[in-house]
Amino acid sequence: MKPARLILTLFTAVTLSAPVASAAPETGGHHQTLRWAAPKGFHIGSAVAGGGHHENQPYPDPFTSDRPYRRVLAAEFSSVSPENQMKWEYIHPERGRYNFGTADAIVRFAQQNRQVVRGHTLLWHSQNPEWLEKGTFTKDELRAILREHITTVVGRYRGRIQQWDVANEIFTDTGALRTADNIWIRELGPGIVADAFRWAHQADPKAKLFFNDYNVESVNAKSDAYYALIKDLRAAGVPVHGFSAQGHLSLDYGFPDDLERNLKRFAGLGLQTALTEVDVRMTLPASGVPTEAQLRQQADYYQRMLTACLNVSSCRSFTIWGFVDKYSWVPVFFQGQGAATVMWDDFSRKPAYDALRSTLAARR
Ligand code: 9MR
Repeated sequence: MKPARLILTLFTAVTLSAPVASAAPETGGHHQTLRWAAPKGFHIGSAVAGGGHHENQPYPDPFTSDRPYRRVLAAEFSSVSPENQMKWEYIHPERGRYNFGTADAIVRFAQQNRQVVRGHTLLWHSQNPEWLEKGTFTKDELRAILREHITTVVGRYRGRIQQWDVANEIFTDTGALRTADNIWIRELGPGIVADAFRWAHQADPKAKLFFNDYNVESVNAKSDAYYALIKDLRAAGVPVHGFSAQGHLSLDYGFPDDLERNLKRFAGLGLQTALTEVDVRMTLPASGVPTEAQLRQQADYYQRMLTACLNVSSCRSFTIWGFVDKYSWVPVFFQGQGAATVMWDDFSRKPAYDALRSTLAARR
C-alpha cells in the first residue's frame, strides 16, 4: 500500500469508528467484530460482568476494573445487559436506599459506545434483598414497594433502555406459576404481574417490556404457559411487548430444534422476541480443557441459536451471558462444567466466536 493511502486508511478507520476504535489489539480492528458483522438494526449483546457471583471470586469487579475487558465489551457488542447491577439486591439494598452507581456507569458506557441497554430485572423470585424477603409488610405496603421500585428504576433510565425484562422466570418447568418462591405472586396474587408491566410502561413508554425465562427455547409446558398468559394479557390491553428465551444450553442435552418455530408463534401474538442470556456449557475433561470435538459442537449450538433468531423477523436482539470464560457464572454454579462462553481467558476467540461472526456477516 502506498504511504498516502495507508495514512488515509488509518485516518478514516480512526475517525469513522470512534469511540469503538479503542478495540483491543487482539480483536484485530472493528471490521472483524461481531457488531460490525451484524445486519443493520440487529443487536448483538453481552451481559456486563459484575455483582452476583463475581463478588465471591478472587478478582476485582470486571466492569469497573478490567480495562481490556471493557475494550472488548465496547468493540464487540451493540447491546449490553447488566448481569446483576440492576437486580433488586444490588440496586435497592436497603428500604428507601438505592445504589445506582454501577447501573448509571453501565448506561453511560453504553451511550458512549453507541450501545443499547437491556434492563434486567424488576419482578423475580431471586436476588431480592433481605429487607424485602424477610420483612413484615401488609399487602398494600408490598404493592407500594414494588410500584415505587419500578417507577424509580425504570424512570431513572427512561429513554435509555431498549428492552426491560420486567418479569423474570415466573413459571416453573411444568408451567406452574411460582406461587411459593416468588414473593410478589405469593403475597399479592398473579394480577401483580400485569401491574408491573403497567407501571413500567408508565415510567418509560418507549421501552419494550419483556417476559424472560430459561428452558423456554422449545415448545413445551413452560413456554405454553407463557403463550397462554401473554395472549390473555394482551387481550386485556396490558403493555407486554416481548418474549425472550435466555438460551442457557448444555452440550449434555440435545439442541432445541424447534426454537425457531417457538419464537415464531410468539411473534404471531404481535410480540418482539429475543435471545437474552446465551451460553453453551459442557462437562469438562479431567484436564479442564475442552476437546476439539466439544468446541466444534459448542460452535454449532451457538450458530444454530443465532440462526433461529435471524430467521424470525421479530427477533432483533441476541445477547450472550458474558463473553469470556474467566467471568462466567457456569463453573460457579455447575461443578465440573465450564468453557461456556465464546472467548478464552486472554480474549482470544473460540470456534463459537467465529461461528457467530460468520453467521452474522452472511446476513449483512
Ligand atoms: O450471572 C448471574 C450470576 O452472577 C448471579 O450470581 C446469579 C444469581 O442468581 O444470576 C446469574 O444470572 C442469571 C440471570 O439473572 C437470570 N437467568 C439465569 C442467569 C444465570 O443464573
